[in-house]
Amino acid sequence: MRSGYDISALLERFYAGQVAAAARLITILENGGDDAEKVLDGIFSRTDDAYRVGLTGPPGAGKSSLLYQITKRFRKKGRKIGIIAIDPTSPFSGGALLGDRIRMQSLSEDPDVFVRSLASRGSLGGISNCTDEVTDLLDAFGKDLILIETVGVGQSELEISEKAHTVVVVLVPESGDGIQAMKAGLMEIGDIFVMNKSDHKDAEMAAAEIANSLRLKDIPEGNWNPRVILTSARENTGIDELVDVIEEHRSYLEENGLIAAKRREILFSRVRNALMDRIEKRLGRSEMVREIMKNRMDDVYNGILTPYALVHELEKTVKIK
Ligand SMILES: Nc1nc2c(ncn2[C@@H]2O[C@H](COP(=O)(O)OP(=O)(O)OP(=O)(O)O)[C@@H](O)[C@H]2O)c(=O)[nH]1
Ligand SMILES: [Mg+2]
Repeated sequence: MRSGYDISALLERFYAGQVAAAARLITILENGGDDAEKVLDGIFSRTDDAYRVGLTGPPGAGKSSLLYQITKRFRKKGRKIGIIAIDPTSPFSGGALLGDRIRMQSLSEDPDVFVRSLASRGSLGGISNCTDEVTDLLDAFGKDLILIETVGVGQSELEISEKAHTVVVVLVPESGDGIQAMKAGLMEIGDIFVMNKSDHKDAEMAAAEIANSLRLKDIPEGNWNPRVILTSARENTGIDELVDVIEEHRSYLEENGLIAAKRREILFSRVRNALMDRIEKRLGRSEMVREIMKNRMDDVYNGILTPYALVHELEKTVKIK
């Protein structure tokens, strides 16, 4: 009770389906520390039912607009949905933000949709530090389907594929060099490629280009062949097909016993990330490390010691636990 709340009481209310308790628990997860761990340990046994879909792609590609549309479709199929939007406030489409918020809010008036946005780790967007934890929480809250929106920049592209069963990469016809480069990373992780804003000219050509570069990948017989779909979130076209292909990918994973493999992958990255966080925090807090760095850095500056020799010295000194 020291922090003004009782975790077991909160968990009880959470299991009874109280949205306020879920929101409170997410805040505890965001704050991290022992209480967050207590919550995560408590819910662990209830956390592997939800199907996880990641939507990633360049800023302003229409990820949130698509998310809104596919949520409506999946609700019609009776799915209970959790939505995690990471950094919906990207500076690139600031103008759309208000509309975004209003649309998302209208979704969460449905008791079977839970929407939560999380602050991203980097200034450019990407993943939030507690995406995994909040995903698990929504899973334990009884959601069948969890949709995770991330802005596809840098590392986060790869990270989303460790968190989701199906990765949907959202692209748009207009492209510059930066976006081309981004696509290079994104091409590796997409199970489904969406060419959104197909109401713009050039969409079909751009989709054909993506399909061509996928053909070059030489995917082994029997493996999932990434699909390319044209959508317009604005005109509400192609959305049914997108939903169907997400279901198709899920069936493919199920029929090939790959859901269990994915679960292992998700848990592996969970343990590794938690461990890395700890190591980083411990290093950051360690007086000894700071002292050695202070005393020995001169030697590195002066060429007496190489950077790696100093790293070895630090490794010997630091004990993680
Ligand atoms: N013409 C057209 N505009 C669209 C379409 N989909 C989305 N938009 C517009 O594109 C802008 C960005 O849409 P969002 O859904 O916020 O895109 P996002 O990828 O979530 O953006 P960030 O989260 O900020 O990276 C908004 O002004 C949307 O109205 C589409 O299919 N066609
Ligand atoms: Mg968005």
